[in-house]
Amino acid sequence: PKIHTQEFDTAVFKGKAEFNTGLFIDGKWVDGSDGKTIDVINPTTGKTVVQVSLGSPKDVDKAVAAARKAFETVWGTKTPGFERSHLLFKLAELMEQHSDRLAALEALDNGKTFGWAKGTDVAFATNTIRYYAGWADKNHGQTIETTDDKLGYTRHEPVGVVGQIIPWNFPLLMLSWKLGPALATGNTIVLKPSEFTPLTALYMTTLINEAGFPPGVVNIVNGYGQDVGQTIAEHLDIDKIAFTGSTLVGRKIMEAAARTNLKNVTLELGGKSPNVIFDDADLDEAVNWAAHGIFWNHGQACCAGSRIFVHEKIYDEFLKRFVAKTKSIKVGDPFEHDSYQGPQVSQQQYDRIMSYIDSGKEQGATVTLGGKRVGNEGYFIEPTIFTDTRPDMKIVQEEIFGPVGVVIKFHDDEDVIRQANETVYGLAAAVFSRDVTRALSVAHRLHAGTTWVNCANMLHPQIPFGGFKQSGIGRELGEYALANYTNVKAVHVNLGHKI
Ligand code: TXE
Repeated sequence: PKIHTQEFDTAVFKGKAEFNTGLFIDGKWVDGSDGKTIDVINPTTGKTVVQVSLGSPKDVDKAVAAARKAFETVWGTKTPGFERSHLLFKLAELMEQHSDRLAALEALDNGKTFGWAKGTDVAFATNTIRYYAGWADKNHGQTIETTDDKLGYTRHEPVGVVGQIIPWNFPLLMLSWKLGPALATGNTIVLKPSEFTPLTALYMTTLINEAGFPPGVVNIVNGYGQDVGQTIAEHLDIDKIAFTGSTLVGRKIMEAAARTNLKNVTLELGGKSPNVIFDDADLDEAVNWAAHGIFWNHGQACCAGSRIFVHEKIYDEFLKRFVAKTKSIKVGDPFEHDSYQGPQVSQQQYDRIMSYIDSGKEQGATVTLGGKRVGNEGYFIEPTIFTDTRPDMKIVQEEIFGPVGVVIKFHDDEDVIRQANETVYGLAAAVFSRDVTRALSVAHRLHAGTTWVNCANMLHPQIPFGGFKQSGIGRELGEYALANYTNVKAVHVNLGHKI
């Protein structure tokens, strides 16, 4: 495999990033066993940036064998928690040192702006690794008092070899949410990045080696979902799978796990999050958060506040200010200083979002703002606001995963709670009100794994994240995520009981 040198000479970053384009198996970079490659496209231009090795099911087998060997010989319970902690801290330190290059690569293949990539994705990813470094020597079992002739205790043992499949919307951040808790608890990993955004994962392989993780502890196999992803989901020697992506694929992962070895499954899937703005909210703050809620990361966030419910008393004023705020969003090159929104990640996503916009128009909603392509190169879409919608419209029901929000008028608290909960998803929700009792009682009644009060899209490594209903199974982040990666073993020790 080749080492690729990517030169950047942009408004926000000048420099170069070197990374290996191979698959990362057993601490080394190798070509895919079929010798094929994937074109990585820059969504700002639609042109190929680099070709990286394409993995196959055979490569998954090799990666799993390496991960198994590492689990049994050097990692797992063989490496004490404080040593795993030390390695994770070292990795976080390296990520900090390489933050400009990681951010630039993230902007290059994902299209998010360099500023957001550096300030949010890379910073949050680094903090996540550091947070779990802190847990590595603190996650232990309990002693349980029962009777005088028995000692009972539990051990939190690593699950073993873990398969992790991540999406393209937050490539580095999702990698950190997966690696952090799995490594802290002593598991070894076979991870597949999205075929659209493998560059930061590849860059991280060098940092993983430099930090000193033993070979085979982390393995990264690029490839497509239907073969590499499916092989991971079906693999008989993978003990657990963690997936972030679409609900459709989440179902396939669960089916594959059920059909094969009943591997433990955690899923973080889609959403259609409601954002409820009451008449007593601080209006300017609500407008700003609502815009951040739907337009952050170009609407490509599973927790995007895509349904904005506004009380009828303030609806007109809210809409006026929300339109003005949205008009001020600068769509442009991710490497310009003032860009807030770059291109959508791929031609597929661009087409998908445009077809949702068309369906909104066809079903009779009003395009209050946007709705069109920006420029004639790359995958840029205007921040778009729909009004006059009906609950049965596709743009109200389905995850668009683009910069498209619907603003819906409501009458009273009961009415909005009912509408907000009328979705198959349950990932997140936001409530805006100055009345703390009202805000919290509504927050508690919304069916969502996360509810924000007077803010939106706020995430923190210490606070768990995950979905109710069809938005997923299990929790990532925080102490809760450790349970995904450990088996609890109960030990009964006989202190004299005779039979
Ligand atoms: O996702 P996929 P896509 C939603 C969002 C978006 C839609 C489609 O609504 O518009 O999904 O995006 C791997 N077995 N989200 O098609 O396919 C794939 O290679 C195993 C929400 O890009 O779910 C990639 O690594 N793996 C979401 C990962 O799954 C398979 C983030 C996600 O891609 C596979 C992304 C298979 N059969 C999209 N098929 C979120 N929750 O944040 C694909 N993959």
